[in-house]
Amino acid sequence: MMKNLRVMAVVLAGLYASVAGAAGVMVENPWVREAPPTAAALGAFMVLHNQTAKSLVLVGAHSAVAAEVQLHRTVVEGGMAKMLHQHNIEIPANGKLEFKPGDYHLMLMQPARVLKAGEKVEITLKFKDGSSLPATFEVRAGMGMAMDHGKMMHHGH
Ligand SMILES: [Cu+2]
Repeated sequence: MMKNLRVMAVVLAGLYASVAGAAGVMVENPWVREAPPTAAALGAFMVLHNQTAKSLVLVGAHSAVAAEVQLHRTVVEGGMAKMLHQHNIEIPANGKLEFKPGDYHLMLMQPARVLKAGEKVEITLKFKDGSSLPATFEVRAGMGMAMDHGKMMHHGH
C-alpha cells in the first residue's frame, strides 16, 4: 500500500512539473468526437485560455492514441469545406481561442484504436516557447455541426 502511494506521488509530481511550464494557460471543455471505427482521423476540440501577458503560440500536439496529432482549421471555399493544416495558432495575451467543429481543431490522425463515447484520452499540447500542457479529453458522440471530417479534403502540408 505504501509503495503504491509513493508511486502515485511521483506521478503527480511529474504532472505538476509539466503544467507549470505553461502557467496561466488553461484548457476548458476538451472533447474528442466519436466516429465510426473506420474513421481515419478524429476531431478534438476545446477552449484554450491564455491568462498571461504574452501571446501564446500552439505549434503542435501529441497523444498515445494517435499516430500523429495535427492542427487544422476548416474553411469554406466556393461552398466546399476544406481543412487547412496550421503550423502556428496564436492565442492573444489575456485572450482565448475556441477550437470547435467547422473552425480550428486538433486532428487525431490514424487512431491507434476505436475511441468510445465516455472514454478519456490524454493529448499534450506543445507551445512555441518549448512548454507543453497535457489535457484530458472526453470522447463524446458527435454534436453541433454535422460535418464529416472523413469526407473533407485535406490541403497539402
Ligand atoms: Cu481536421
